[in-house]
Amino acid sequence: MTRITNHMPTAALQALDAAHHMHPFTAAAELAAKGARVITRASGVRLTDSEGNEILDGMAGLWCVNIGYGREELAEAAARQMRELPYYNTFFQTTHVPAIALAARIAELAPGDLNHVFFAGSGSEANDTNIRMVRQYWAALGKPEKRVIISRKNAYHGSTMGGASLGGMAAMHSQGGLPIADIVHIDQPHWYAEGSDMTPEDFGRARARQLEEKIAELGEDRIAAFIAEPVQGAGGVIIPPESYWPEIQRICDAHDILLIADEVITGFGRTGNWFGSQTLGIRPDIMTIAKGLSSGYAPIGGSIVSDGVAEVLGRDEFYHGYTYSGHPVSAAVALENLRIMDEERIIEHVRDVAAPHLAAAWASLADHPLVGEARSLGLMASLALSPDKARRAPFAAPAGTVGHICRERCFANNLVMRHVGDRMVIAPPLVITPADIDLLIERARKALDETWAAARDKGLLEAAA
Ligand code: PXG
Repeated sequence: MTRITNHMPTAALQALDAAHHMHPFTAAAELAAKGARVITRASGVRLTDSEGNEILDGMAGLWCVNIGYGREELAEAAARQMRELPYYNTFFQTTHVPAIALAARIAELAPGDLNHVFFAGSGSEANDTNIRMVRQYWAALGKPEKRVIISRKNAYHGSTMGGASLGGMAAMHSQGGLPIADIVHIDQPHWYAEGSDMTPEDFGRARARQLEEKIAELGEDRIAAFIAEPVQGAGGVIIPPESYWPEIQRICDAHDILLIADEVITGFGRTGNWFGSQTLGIRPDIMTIAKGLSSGYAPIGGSIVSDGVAEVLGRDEFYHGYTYSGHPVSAAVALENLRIMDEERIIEHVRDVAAPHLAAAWASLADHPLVGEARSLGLMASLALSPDKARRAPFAAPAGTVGHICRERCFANNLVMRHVGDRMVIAPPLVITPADIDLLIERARKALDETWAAARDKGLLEAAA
């Protein structure tokens, strides 16, 4: 057997990768022709690839490495836990200290009466748990017909059958017969793309009222829950108008349905509070968490559940759980991550230092000829690329053509910035300094200039009619 190491030539690693490794959300044939970028190590907010390039990670991995790379304490916590108790389950009336301590700590951090945690291995699994949990909750109350979950188009809630069904990604639904039964979608509060000539505030209220209309259409006695990300992440960092969430909260309160806030991206400091719900004034019955809980150092997710929901669920056996629910190594790593977040005042750093600095610097990109909108909330931000800023017009070229060029120009300038169609998004590690934010903006601006020139040369600066 070949020993495969960091020291092999990039091309050899790429050939083995193409031969054997199936990538998520990737056209394998296209990638094989090009070769995957090989990341070999990372420290702080910087990645190193197999060619020795040092790349500023504007995406915190995949929206998850909140405390930054290379923290020895997390490696130590994992090693310590592996030596002491690498695995035990939490089924069959058994528990262990890492799961107890982490659940108790999360209950302390979570707002209101969100005091109970059901652990999963990922955000997708946690959302699958949520589907089963809300349906079982209503069944236990003698209302088994309350099983429909309302979500939103262009939402992202994961990639399992349940997660992808809750999500509102048309491309994902086009494969494999999704969504599963009794999940329906209303429109998103995406003013820039869909608000036409309404004010953002009127539009936000109108989009929220679609929830009330959907409840009326299907009947309150059939609706179990509404699920939403406080700020859509994978959909393109879509920050809702300020009128949106108060109206959604009013509707959930007025009708007897549960509110699930999917905090997989917005949780653990991303918006300048522990949870996005606190930033946006949302009072959920259940929160989905993952990613920043362990800063991505170990896989773990979960559902934080209110006293009321947990009490009802606890009346009977809930036939649900995962081998790795509350995995001791992941739990120990997550606890250490939360300790560092707390002791190093990382939330305060986001709120008082990094987010205000990013907000000002990011907004300055709006003067670029290709940028129709530049918005941020905490340390998540997006740019809408447009060939005609005044009209907020999309490109005539297929969606994502120019966005893809921009992403490639970012990489060429040693910056990871993701594109979602023709929106560019960032969510850097929360520990990023003002100096590195300035470097990020400098590289982004250069990439935008190069994208504009490339789009002009290829005749891509036409607006759709
Ligand atoms: N909910 C939300 C809000 C997410 O952003 C999940 C659930 C699923 O989590 P897991 O751990 O099962 O992946 C996510 C994940 C992207 C991208 O391209 C975003 C996610 C995952 C993969 C890619 O922006 N978010």
